[in-house]
Amino acid sequence: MSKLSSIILLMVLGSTLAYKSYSGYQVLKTAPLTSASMPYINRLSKHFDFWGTPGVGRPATVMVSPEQAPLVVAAFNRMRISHEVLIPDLGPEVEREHGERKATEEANPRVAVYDRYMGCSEIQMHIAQLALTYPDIATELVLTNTPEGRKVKVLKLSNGNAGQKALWFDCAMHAREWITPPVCLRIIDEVIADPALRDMADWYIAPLANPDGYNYTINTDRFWRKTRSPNPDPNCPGIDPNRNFDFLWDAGNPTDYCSEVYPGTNAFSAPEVAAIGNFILDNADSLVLYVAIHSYGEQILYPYGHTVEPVPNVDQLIAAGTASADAIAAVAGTTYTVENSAAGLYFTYGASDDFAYGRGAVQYAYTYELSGGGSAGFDPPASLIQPVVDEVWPGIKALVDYVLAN
Ligand code: 0X9
Ligand code: ZN
Repeated sequence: MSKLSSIILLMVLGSTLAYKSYSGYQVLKTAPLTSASMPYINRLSKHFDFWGTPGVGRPATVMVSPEQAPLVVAAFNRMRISHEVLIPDLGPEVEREHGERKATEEANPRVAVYDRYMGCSEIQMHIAQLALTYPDIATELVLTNTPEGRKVKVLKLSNGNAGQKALWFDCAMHAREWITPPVCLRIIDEVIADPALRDMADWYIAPLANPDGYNYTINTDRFWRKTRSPNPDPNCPGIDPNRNFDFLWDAGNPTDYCSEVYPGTNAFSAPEVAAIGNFILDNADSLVLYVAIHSYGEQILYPYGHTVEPVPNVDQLIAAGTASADAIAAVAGTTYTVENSAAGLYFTYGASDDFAYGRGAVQYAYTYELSGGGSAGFDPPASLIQPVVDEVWPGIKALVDYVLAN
C-alpha cells in the first residue's frame, strides 16, 4: 500500500472510530410516574440522561451506559418504580444512522431538504444562501461566535413595514434534537413563499441555536445535548443552554460539570445563550411570541418551569396553544398536550421560554416538544421529517394567527 493510501485509510478509519459508540447502552422505560416518585426522578435526572420530559402520569425513559445501568435499576427498585428495558443496545442503530447520513450531505443547498438530516455547515450555508437569494426580505443576523468559532445565526424575514410585531423561533438548542431544525427551515420556506405572512409580523428564526453542539452530534456523539463550552473538568465540557438563561438561574451543584443539565458557572455564561437572551431583551418591545422548538414529547409547554402557579395570561396561553394543537391534530391525528412546564413537578430554572416571558415580557412563550421516534426518542428516522414538519407548520400558523389577533 502506498504511503498516501495508508494515510487515507487511517483518516477514514479515524473518522469512523471518532464517532462515539453506544454499544451496550440501554434505554430503560418506567411505568407512568406518580407524583410520589417525581422528587426521586428529579434528583436522578441531575445525574442520568433522562429523555423527553418526565412528568406525572407519563412513563420516563433514561439512557444508561453499561456502568450506569445497575445503579439506575437499583435506584428504581429501591423507589418501587417498575421499569423495563426499552432498547437493549443502542449501538447498532446509531452506527447505521451515522453511516447513512454521512453518505448524503451536500455542499451548498439552495433549498432545504426534508428527506434526510442536514449537516451543521450545510444549514449554516443554507441560511447565508437565502439571505443572498432574497436580499429584499431575508437578512442573516449573526448574534455571536461560539466557543468553537461557529456563528449563532438568525434569519430575519420582513417586508420592511415599520412598527410591526415580531415573532421568534429557535431550534436545536439541545444538540441531539435533530427533528427540530427541519421545523425552523419549514417555517422559513413558508414565510419566504408568502408575502402576507411577512405583512403580519417580522419573523426571526434561528435553525441552529447551538451550532457547536449540533456539529458534535453529527461528527462525534449522536446523543450530545449541551453546548461545547469548556468547563474546569476537561472530560466534561458543555453547558445546558436551557438552564443557562438569566431568569431564576440556579447553580445546583456547581461542580457537577458532567450533568446533562449543568447550568454553567453563572447565568449567560454560554455565549450562545447570552446572545439569544440579549437579542430578546433588545427586541422586547416588538416581540409578541417566543417559541423554542425541542424534542420530544408531543407537548406545547407554557411558563413557568419553576412553579405550577398560573401566570396572569394563562387562559390566553392555553387558548393559543390549544388552537395550535388542534391544527396539528387535524393533519394526521397527532395529539399534542398543552401544559404548564412545571406540571408534574419537573421543575426547571434558567430556561429560555421562562426568560422570554418573565424577563423579556414576551406575552406568548412556549416550548414545543415534537414527536419522538427512532431507537427511543431523539433519533426519528429521516422518513419522519416530512410528516413532522407537515403537521407542525399548520400548528405554528394557527398559533401565530391567534397571537396576532389577540
Ligand atoms: O428540559 C428541557 O429543557 C426541555 N425538555 S427537553 O427534553 N427538550 O430537554 C423542556 C423545557 C420546558 N420549559 C421549561 N421547563 N421552562
Ligand atoms: Zn430540548
